[in-house]
Amino acid sequence: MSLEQFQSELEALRTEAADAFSAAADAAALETARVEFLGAKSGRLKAVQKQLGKVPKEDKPAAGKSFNEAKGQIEAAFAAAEERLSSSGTDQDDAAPFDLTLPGPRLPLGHVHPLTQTIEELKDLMGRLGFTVATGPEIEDEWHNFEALNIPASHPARDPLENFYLSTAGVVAGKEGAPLLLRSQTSTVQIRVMESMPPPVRIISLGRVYRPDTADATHYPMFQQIEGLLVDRHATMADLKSVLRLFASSFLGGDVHIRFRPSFFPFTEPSVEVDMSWHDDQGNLRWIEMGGAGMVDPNVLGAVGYDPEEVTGFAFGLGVERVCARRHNVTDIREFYRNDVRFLHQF
Ligand code: FA5
Repeated sequence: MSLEQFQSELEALRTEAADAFSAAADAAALETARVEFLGAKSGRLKAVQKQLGKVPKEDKPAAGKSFNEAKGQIEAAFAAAEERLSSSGTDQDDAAPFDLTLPGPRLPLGHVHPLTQTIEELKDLMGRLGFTVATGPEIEDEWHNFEALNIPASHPARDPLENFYLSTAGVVAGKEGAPLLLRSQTSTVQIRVMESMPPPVRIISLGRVYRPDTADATHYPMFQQIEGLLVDRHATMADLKSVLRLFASSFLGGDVHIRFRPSFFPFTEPSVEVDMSWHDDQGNLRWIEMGGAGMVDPNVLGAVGYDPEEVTGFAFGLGVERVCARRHNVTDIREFYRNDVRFLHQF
């Protein structure tokens, strides 16, 4: 068979198939036409394909190209006919009547966000250690976010560029026009709790905090913290360490280590920064900061009317995204806020 003969057969088949598809008045007719032209075993296109073998060797590349083009056009004509029938609803008319007794299609099940799962687990874990959950507002005044936490007006942490101050002012302790801000730490809840009850105190507080930080693998401008506070007669640094170690081994697993580095927070003395261990791709041991902690500064106890001679306390504030990321080996906390269901579905 010559190349020209092969090509003219193809052309004839293409026209005939296109006519048959566009003439099909309903889904059944279209299916019959599909089987006739595109049927995998004995369709007519298949039959023409078999003729390829009879074309002279030197014309085979050109013949193959023509075949692929014609095949593509026939398939496109079929798809167009299918689309026409489904949008015109013709095949709907012939469809079986709707059976109300059939079970409905199964809806895809929703999913609790990994950060919410983490928060629930942390509440559960700390609950077993006797910590109850306290809450506080996300819009705060300077007293709770700074002053009562021993952060005086001159402290760089109060710089407007380091915080999200609101343009609307509030009324705080009867003082009108008091500046308000989105809280930059959950330590605010320590103050609110201690103001509202006498010691002993044993609370955790989980919630969103806001800082104008540039988003990167370990930072986000809105993130979540878990704050812990225990005030009692004989609370010590050793108690703080054992609570955090217990937290790490229960939540992160025995293979994650934590270490304490001396640090400074205006509201704790002494203060530490707490790091957790991880291994990079090369298997090297690395550390990432998970939070700050320390013994509640006597000035803070005094500010809320507690007697620092009578009671001591410890407090900690951990980044929820960071511990969640460590737990699941996620290397970039921004993933938690991209809301890509392919990522979220894995938890
Ligand atoms: C504090 O916020 C203190 N309030 C913690 C504290 C509480 C100290 C009680 C002593 C007693 P810091 O600014 O280091 O500390 O933040 C605590 C943790 O929040 C960090 O270790 C980190 O895990 C997390 N964190 C801080 N900034 C961000 C951010 N931009 N995005 C995500 N996580 C962050």
